[in-house]
Amino acid sequence: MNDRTITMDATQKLHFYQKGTFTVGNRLVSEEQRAVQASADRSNALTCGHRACQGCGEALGARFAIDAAMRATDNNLIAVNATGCLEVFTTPYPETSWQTPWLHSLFGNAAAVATGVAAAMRVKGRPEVRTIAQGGDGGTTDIGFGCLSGMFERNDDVLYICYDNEAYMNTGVQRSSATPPAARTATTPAMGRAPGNVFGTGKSVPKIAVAHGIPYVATATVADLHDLERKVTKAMGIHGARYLHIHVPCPLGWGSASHDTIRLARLAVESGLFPLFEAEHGVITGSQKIRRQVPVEDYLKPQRRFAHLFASEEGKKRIKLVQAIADHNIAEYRLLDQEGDA
Ligand SMILES: Cc1ncc(C[n+]2csc(CCOP(=O)(O)OP(=O)(O)O)c2C)c(N)n1
Ligand code: SF4
Repeated sequence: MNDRTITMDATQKLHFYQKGTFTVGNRLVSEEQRAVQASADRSNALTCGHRACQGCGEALGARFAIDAAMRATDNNLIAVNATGCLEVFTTPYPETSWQTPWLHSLFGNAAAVATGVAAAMRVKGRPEVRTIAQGGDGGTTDIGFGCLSGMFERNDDVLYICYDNEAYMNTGVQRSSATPPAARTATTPAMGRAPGNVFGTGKSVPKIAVAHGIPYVATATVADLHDLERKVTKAMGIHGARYLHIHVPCPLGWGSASHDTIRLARLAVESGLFPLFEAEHGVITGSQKIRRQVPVEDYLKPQRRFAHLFASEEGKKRIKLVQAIADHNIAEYRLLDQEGDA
């Protein structure tokens, strides 16, 4: 740490966008504030050469999450992966992009397999080896949900990471229980009187995880990778069941430009549609405030899965319903600075 850095840290808090790129090294912040990605000896858990689409939010989120977990465990990490895009694009047989021991489970049992791995490490007298399970929103909120709830309920020593791209992308963009209302998918076409996904359906697995009372639950986004790394590091410092739900735009499934991945992830947060919060032992301990709420149209418009909303008067009424969901989140998680908030 040099004198200039100390002075800056002592006098002002730097905004995320002032810190320079992660790879350059966040030179404006002190060493302890620098991202894992800024380090020359970062693990690069997910190496280049994998086959994700250009601009894939899931690939970005996974690289940062697993790098942070590897650093937090001194590389004593085993990852279990449900079937889905992340599994398919990283491990076309006989190749792999992973720089850590990695197992492909079935589509629906990653949480159970990871529980078994953690138990095996304990029996072998290797408690320093930690376990992560990861999967898409389909593998997590739908088919893997029973195994996940069991892992939570038994408080198994696993961090489960859900990469939420809001549909079953790997098999051609089918609806999951994390698909947002009005979104067009292959199974919720933009046709008929109420085009796209049905309002009032779906579930919030982060909330359900909180209801299990497990030691740690958090939501994160690829729009704030520093925060994502912090949450993974915190989770790996805790034993027992932990859950991290990361919002990861998918250019192919959302019909968005590959260069818009980070912008869309940020707009999801700033509109209130994807609240960032942390919870410990069943209690919400904090949420990330929004400086200025943006209208949901700003988030919806660049995505072709919502194009039908902008094509008719009826669609405009449905945008108001989406706005109401965002406003509800803002109030529920106290996302805007209000009098009396810290
Ligand atoms: C039991 C079972 N049913 C269906 C499939 C086919 N399948 C493979 S990947 C996938 C979709 C994965 O979606 P998601 O979990 O959301 O991950 P994403 O690909 O979006 O990252 C499906 C349906 C399977 N492999 N196993
Ligand atoms: S379909 Fe979506 S999640 Fe899958 S690799 Fe492409 S961008 Fe990533």
